[in-house]
Amino acid sequence: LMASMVEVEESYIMIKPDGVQRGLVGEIISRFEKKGFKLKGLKLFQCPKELAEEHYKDLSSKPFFPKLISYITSGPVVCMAWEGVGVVASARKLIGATNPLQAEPGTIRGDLAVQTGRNVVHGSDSPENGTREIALWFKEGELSEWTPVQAPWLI
Ligand code: FUP
Repeated sequence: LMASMVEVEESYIMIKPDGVQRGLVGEIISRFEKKGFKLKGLKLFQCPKELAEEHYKDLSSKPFFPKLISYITSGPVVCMAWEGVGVVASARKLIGATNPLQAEPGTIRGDLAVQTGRNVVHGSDSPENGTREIALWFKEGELSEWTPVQAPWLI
């Protein structure tokens, strides 16, 4: 199987405040569900400034950093942990390019956004960062390990 060449990974996916305000939560979650990834954690959360700064610490020297932090903390976000084979790269494809005007139609940003500073969703850029970010945004007890069951109601 080709899929066996890629590891089971986890990705931290976050619907940013504009996605929540615009009523895009269901639309965005459904794209990851329909693709076939497994949801391990989900919460609506008002992000404190310190956590936003830690999450985006690699960008702290960028000129847009203060605006990025005030945007991410401007209202509740939806925090999600998704698991699956190759989920990190696949989620980045589903999300599309950072600048929504360059994002392909069919991607979340390509379909739903126009501004880099209001690009509706975050996705981890490596499996290592997926694990790091999930640990950063979720507390112990907020994640569920579960096994999909065969659907007996269809047999
Ligand atoms: P991405 O991995 O696609 O989320 O992009 P980056 O990690 O490079 O950037 C993180 C966030 O910083 C983006 F989602 C939006 C913001 N950003 C800006 O506001 N201006 C920029 O020029 C680049 C990024």
